[in-house]
Formats: sequence, C-alpha cells, structure tokens
Amino acid sequence: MSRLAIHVSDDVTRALEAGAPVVALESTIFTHGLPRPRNLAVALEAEDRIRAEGAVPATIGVYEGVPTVGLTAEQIATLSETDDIDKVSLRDLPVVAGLGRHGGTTVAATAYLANRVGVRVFATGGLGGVHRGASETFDESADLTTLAVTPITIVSAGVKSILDIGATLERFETLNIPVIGYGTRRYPGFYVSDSGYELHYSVNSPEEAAKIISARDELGLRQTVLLANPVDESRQLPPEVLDDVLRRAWAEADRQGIGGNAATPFLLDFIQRDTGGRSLEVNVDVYRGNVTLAAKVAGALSAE
Ligand code: PSU
Ligand code: MN
Repeated sequence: MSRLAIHVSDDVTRALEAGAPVVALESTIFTHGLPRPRNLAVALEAEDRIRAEGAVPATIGVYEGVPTVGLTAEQIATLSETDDIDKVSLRDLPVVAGLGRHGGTTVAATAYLANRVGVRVFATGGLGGVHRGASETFDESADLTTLAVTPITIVSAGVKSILDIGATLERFETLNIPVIGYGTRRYPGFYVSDSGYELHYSVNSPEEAAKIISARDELGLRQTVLLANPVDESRQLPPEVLDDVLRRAWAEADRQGIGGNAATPFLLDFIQRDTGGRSLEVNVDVYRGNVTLAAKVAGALSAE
C-alpha cells in the first residue's frame, strides 16, 4: 500500500510538519470494545483530553475503505454506530481497504498506520497477547508480531485481562519488545494495578520515557516501546472480584463450548454484566489515564 493510500487529516499533517506532539488512538476500542452509546462519548473525550495536554489527537480507522489518520468527529460517530463493522488487524487492512468497507483498527493495524505517517505515540486500553490455551490453539494476537517490527511507543494498562499474562510477557521478551512500567515495577493487569508479574524497568516521568524512545530510534531498533501505565489502586477493580469473575467466566465459556474468536466478546461481556457495569467504569478510567500520559510523552518527545 502506498503512503498516498492513507488519508491524514489537515490538523495531523500540520502538527507532524511542525514537529508538534500527536497521539494516535485506535478505533476497535469504540467499534468493538465498549457498548453504545458510551463508546462514542469515550472516544470523543479521549480526543479532548489529548487537546487539553496541548497535543493533537489522531484517531485511526478505516472509513469507506480509506485508512484514515485523524478521523473527524462525524466519522468516529458513524463508525461507532455501524452494525457488524469489521475488526481490522493488519492482515485485514488490505481486504477492508480494497473492498471499500468501514473498519475499527486494532492495536496492530493502528500502530502500523500511525508509524507509517510518522506519529510516534499511541494510547490504548489493553493490548492483545497470548490467549489461554494457546499452546494448543496457537491463538496469539497479531499485535505481538506487529509490535516487533513497528517503532512506535504505546501506552497501555497491560494486556486484556482474559489473556495468559505470563505467556504474553515471555513473548514480548522473545520479540525484543521493551516493557517499561510507568511509576511501577509491577506489570499492570488492566482492571487491576498489579497483574502479579514483575517488570525489569520503570520510569517516573515523560522525559525519562522520551529518552528511552530516542535511544531506540538512534539505535535503529524497530520494536515498539511499551509503556505500562497502571490504573490508580483506588480506582481498580478489587483483585478478588476480578479473580472470581474470571474463574466463573472461563468456566461458563467452557460449559457452553465457546472458543476461538468468540471467546473474547463472550468473556468481556460476562465480566461487564457480572460486575454490574463496574468493570466498564474501570475500563474507561484506565483509558483516560493512558491517553493523558501518552500526550505528555508526545510532548516530551517533541521538546527533545
Ligand atoms: N482490549 C479490550 N477489548 C478489545 C481490545 C483490547 O478490552 O477489543 C482490542 C484491541 O484493539 C487489540 C485487539 O488490539 O483487541 C486484539 O485482538 P486480537 O486478540 O483478535 O488480535
Ligand atoms: Mn486471535
């Protein structure tokens, strides 16, 4: 796909030319991850938060077949309300673009498009990774292999809670993807501030993060730098609540014979209903924190 096949909004183009801070946002979070009508509100609020930090938001998705960096509010609204919209990882991108369809881009596809046009920082909620039972099913997110060849920085609160977190951290290591805790040496567990796994490195400021990112670039390394930003402990889902709901959600999925691609929506929906919407509020809080930190890191990078 030629560079010209990607539409970049005027706002984002100007910011990139000026070396001003830009933060990429994915669209799967509002096309597939969050329920309507909250999805649209969260997507637009994320953009406002980035602007409030003095950066330019670049929400990324596929609109009528056009991979777009910097969707308009109207386009975001349309995508957030489209039934059965495609979830677009990297392998889906040429198909959805070629056939002129709408699509919500995953972390992998968003990182690819952002990096391709020169956006250096990307905020999301949770990353894809290794699914439970992957040693038999081979079900690993293409986020992993894409981040191994995409020199961007992603702020997340860990990986999706339903994944095999230990196995995912092993894959990050194999793929040479650095994982840096922000203000912590514990890997965050998305809904909870500590997944139970330790990290080798942490930073305490956007400037420190920017130094690592610049070093990666100067060394000519192609791997994403992952900044792992935990939700504040006072706002997390109580860990015992998460453990309990995950156990029951997995048991119910097994009982109903739900696996493969159907497992994620089933499990996330189970967690949301079972916690009476509490997990949704934590999900939104997690995202807010990541968006704000990403804008600060983008600011520190453009000040270097
Ligand atoms: N986290 C969630 N819900 C989601 C995702 C993350 O709580 O839907 C999305 C992200 O866009 C991520 C993608 O990149 O799921 C990974 O999906 P898969 O495992 O199919 O690659
Ligand atoms: Mn999969």
